[in-house]
Amino acid sequence: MSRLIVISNRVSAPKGSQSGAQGGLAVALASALREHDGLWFGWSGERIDTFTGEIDYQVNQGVTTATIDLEDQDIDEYYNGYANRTLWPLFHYRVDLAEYERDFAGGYQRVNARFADMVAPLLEADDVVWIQDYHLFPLGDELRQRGCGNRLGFFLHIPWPPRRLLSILPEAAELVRRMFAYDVIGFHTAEWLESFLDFVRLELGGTIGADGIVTLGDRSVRALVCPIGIDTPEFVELAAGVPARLAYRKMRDSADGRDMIVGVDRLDYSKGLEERFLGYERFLVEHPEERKEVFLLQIAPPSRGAVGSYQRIRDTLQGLSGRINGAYADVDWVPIRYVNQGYGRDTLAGIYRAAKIGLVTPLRDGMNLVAKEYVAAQDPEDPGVLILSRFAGAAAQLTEAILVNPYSAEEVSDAILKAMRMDRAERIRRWRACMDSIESQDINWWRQTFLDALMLPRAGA
Ligand code: ADQ
Repeated sequence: MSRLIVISNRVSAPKGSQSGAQGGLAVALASALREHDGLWFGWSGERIDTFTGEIDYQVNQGVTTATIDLEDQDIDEYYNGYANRTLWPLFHYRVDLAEYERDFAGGYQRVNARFADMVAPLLEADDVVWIQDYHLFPLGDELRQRGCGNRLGFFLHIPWPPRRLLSILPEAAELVRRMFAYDVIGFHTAEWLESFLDFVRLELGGTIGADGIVTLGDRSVRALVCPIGIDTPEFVELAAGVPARLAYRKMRDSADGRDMIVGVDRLDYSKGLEERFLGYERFLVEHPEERKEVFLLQIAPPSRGAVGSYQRIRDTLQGLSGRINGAYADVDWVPIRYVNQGYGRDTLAGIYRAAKIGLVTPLRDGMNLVAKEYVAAQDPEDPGVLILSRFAGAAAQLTEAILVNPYSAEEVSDAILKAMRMDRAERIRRWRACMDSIESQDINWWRQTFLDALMLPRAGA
């Protein structure tokens, strides 16, 4: 294939980094780019007084990156503003948290135009361009306006909200119209895709044809479901490696014969951490005899600290874990170990493997890679049990996990008891089914499926 250009908001250090805040997207893209003669363009994460347009090139573990610095106003309006205070909450069904400010929308537009100004001159005729995520919806259209005739793909890593919710966004119609600059648009699940199609059809009057071809006016785009995976063989190997084995031993020793439940999430209100703690508390209340048989390890490195709702969720969780521990702890047992730092992926693999239960209960999640990593890290002879929110994209694939409604403390409590009591044969059967799914649809499958679609004859051509 010709050169692959990936564009995302942030360009993070490729995998191997110890940074815990490294998102699933970064982990996924580093492996995808390494195999292509790729270039990864995005924001460096650095602030600068005045935007210069200077590009910093680096080669890091086989991945060439090209980054720009952004100025304060850009970061406030585009990143902390429209991306994380408007789109993120709204697309995760949190209408109550979404803020609509013209300055945010303006900053978002400006930074997308800046990205296009920087990238357009770098493009060669047969480059294939793959744009990632909600920070950059209009970038394809901006590139077209600068004469770009390349194949342009867009992948959305977060949910697509139902049309009535999306209609709340003042710029919704324009935002979706501009997405027709792409050749291919990918979603994690059929549910997100259907919501997108609903909006196009019912709000904009577009038409849906065969093979996922969606037409609006004189533009057609191919829309597809393409769930992201993890690098499954690599994760299995990690879980068997020395650092993972050390972490595993340390956790088992400190568990002292108790069952460990693990949660690993960026500290984000979409991940349902507050509801998870309350579900776990319900379990402690309903099953006092099981109390000292179990503990919850919640690993949650802070993210997006500049946004008020993230500061609030941090305070709420600190208060809640303190309250629950204060209410139920004994001299020889603490119900919740709440840890606010990141760990290396190898250490995480060992921690996952040491946990009898993986508790993954987002209120909404585009996919959720932690659920898949938990499965991949298990011992095939004696696997743990995954409890998974119905509202995570991953639930469409991991149907043999114990699926729960994360808003229901009772369901979460019941699921914990069921997982603790599940016999080995059932644990193996369920784990095998989940493993089959993450083995067949791994990160390479995801990349290949999307890029194959991008290489098909153009929609409407
Ligand atoms: P995220 O919201 O970041 O990603 P997720 O898919 O769970 O969520 O990925 C998180 C990644 O960060 C995992 O690889 C995990 O191991 C890592 N991580 C989390 N906490 C960590 C810690 N304490 N230490 C080390 N690593 C940690 C967005 C969407 C998701 C979608 C992905 C990919 O919100 O729904 O699955 O993109 O498309």
